[in-house]
Amino acid sequence: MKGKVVAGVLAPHPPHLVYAENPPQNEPRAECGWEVLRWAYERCRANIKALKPDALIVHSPHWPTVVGHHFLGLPHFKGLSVDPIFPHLFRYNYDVNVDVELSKGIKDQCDQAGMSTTLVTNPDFRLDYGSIISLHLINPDWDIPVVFISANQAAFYFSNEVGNQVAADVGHATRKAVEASGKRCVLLASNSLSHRHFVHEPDIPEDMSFERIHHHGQYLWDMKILDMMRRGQCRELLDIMPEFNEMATAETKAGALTWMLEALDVPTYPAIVHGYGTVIGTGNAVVEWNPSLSQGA
Ligand code: 2X7
Ligand code: FE2
Repeated sequence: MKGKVVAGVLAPHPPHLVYAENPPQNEPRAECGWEVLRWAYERCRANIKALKPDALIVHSPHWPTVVGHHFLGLPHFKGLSVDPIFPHLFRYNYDVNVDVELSKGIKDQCDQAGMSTTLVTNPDFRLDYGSIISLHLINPDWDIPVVFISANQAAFYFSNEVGNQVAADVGHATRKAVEASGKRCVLLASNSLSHRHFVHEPDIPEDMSFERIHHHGQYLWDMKILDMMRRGQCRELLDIMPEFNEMATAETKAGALTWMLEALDVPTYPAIVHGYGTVIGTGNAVVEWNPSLSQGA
């Protein structure tokens, strides 16, 4: 049977969200914080779990690779992930099962499209915190195999336009590989929207009286992007992605959102915006593309 991308989620990864949930895997303890985003994740998680996907595929800016894209080539990775900027918030013991067959399938499709790829076979390789956080927030039970895709740095070395095209190419390769696999997969685009953040943090990191958007222009851009998602205007969104990346210092620059929208075949149905909130000044939204739920899909 032909496989299918059954849903896609814009799944931001501020470590603060895992910190505030106090899961047993994370060492630091929090009192509360960023509830609107965490409740958004709760609602989205229920929809994704109901789909009973065979695999979750995540693309994260915190696995940057300069030469092409890298994929995990071992079935199991275990280790401690520490956020380099927020080590007091995120020290997470992970234990991850990889769908190696699917990982290799996407790699092969990228190879066939003429892209450069590498398979990671070092058992001590440390998985990136962005992927781990998005995966944890969508599936804290970790009972669904995963595939990690690295973020090629074309947007940083060449231009936002080139970066967008490279991410689109990986999106097409991902869709083909999923279809050939016969599996039902959910994609996670692990990134914030606007990404300028404050450089000072309150004594209590979860003191919400300090939390707000870094600046109004950033907020206006985020609202424009969310409005387009809600209207099903993903082609138009992809067209302005390079400008958004530039104007809002957006984390989408590394390609995760472009990759996912292209792998979803550029949806024209309305996305479900579960919630928007700021984390240390950055703009974050949990957004779901789920044709089985969206009117007009
Ligand atoms: O990596 C991140 C991020 N994307 C957003 C906010 C805060 C911290 O880390
Ligand atoms: Fe990030």
